[in-house]
Amino acid sequence: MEHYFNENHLMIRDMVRDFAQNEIAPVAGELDQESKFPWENVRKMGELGLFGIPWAEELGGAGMDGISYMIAIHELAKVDASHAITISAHTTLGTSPIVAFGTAEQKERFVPTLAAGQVLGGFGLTEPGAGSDAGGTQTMAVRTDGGWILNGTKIFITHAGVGELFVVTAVTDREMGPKGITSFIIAKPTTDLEIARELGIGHSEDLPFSDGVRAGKKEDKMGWRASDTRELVMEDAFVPDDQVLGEPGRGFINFMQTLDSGRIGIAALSLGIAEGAFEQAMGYANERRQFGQRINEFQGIQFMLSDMATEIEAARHLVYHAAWLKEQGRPYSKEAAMAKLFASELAMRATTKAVQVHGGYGYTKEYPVERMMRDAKICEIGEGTSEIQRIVIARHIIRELNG
Ligand code: COS
Repeated sequence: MEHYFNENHLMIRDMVRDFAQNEIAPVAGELDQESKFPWENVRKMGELGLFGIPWAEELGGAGMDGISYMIAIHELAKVDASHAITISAHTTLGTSPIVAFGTAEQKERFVPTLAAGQVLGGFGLTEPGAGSDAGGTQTMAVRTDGGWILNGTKIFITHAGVGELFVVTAVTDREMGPKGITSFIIAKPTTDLEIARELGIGHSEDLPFSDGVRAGKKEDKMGWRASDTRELVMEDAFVPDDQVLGEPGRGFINFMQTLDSGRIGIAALSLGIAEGAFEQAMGYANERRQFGQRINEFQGIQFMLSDMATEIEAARHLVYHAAWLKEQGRPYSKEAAMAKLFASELAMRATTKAVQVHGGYGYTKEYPVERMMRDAKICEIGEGTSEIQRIVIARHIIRELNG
């Protein structure tokens, strides 16, 4: 594994690992049970620079590379997937489209606040009728004097309550199909305004909020319960011309590219869950005694641990290989889909085995493996289901065959 990492990578790995052990592990279970957003740890993660790892220092980022960013997600997810998705959704979905497709003025205006974790960002793509069929977007943007009027509802939006800046997609030309979709940057006040003001994060007095944008219903989820997921509603929301992101009509292609990179992030997050569950299972199997011996002396348990270790090793290579390709500026869409598909399905298999190793205790909230198993499931769904990953991979391999 070490050939993917340099000194800086190992430094960020150790720093995030310590933070996760000391600050997240003691509160993860309670946050999950109460479905509570980790505002205190968000502030601390902001202080550590975790909200802008891959962005240039001129934009307020930490000036590190994409591999460092994947390492941070991986390490956070070993302890708690909700903290990991908070960093991932904010960075890849909320900030990277502005970094990649924004004008110099938009980058200067929005990225430093996001990179500092001063405000949280997100991405509004999914709608009630546009899930896997992302081109089926119904949210409409109609031209008006000096900008656009947006109407529509986005669903399952990470940070729709606690975030303030969102990149959303809307149809600007119905006739053009996916080529008639455009991206916009919108801003709304955070729902937890008092907490945000008190902590000095999650809110900016300077942001010009778009009237008519609000958070909707909060989801009561199976997992990722300490991550904020709600509807994002736009009712006659005015977005000025200088908040159109990228070329009009390029919204679909731009979010496909954003998702390519997001998929490596979900793969790293899934790998973290699998590895976290594996570590728990190893620890438990080394302590627990039945029939007069430690249970890791039984072959039935050893086989489960061996399968987990082997698949985790394979997933590590897929994840960091995809991240390395991206870092080298090489094509990585197929490898990102493969990493996401394999690692997310592994997260489900590994957490299920970890619960099994723990026996009855694994089914209780006394041990974190039941939370990890619930947290793993969404990895096979979010940022493209396993079925969508297989479609993306199939399109690539068939295209490669036919030239
Ligand atoms: N990078 C760049 N361009 C891409 C692309 C990518 N990864 N994927 C597609 N495009 C381009 C295509 O090349 C095509 O442009 P041309 O007509 O100029 O060739 C255009 O986008 C339309 O693509 P396509 O015809 O493949 O679109 P489909 O409607 O068939 O959709 C899938 C393709 C299913 C792969 C896509 O809708 C998808 O990924 N869906 C899942 C969405 C998702 O992950 N949602 C979860 C969001 S959670 S934040």
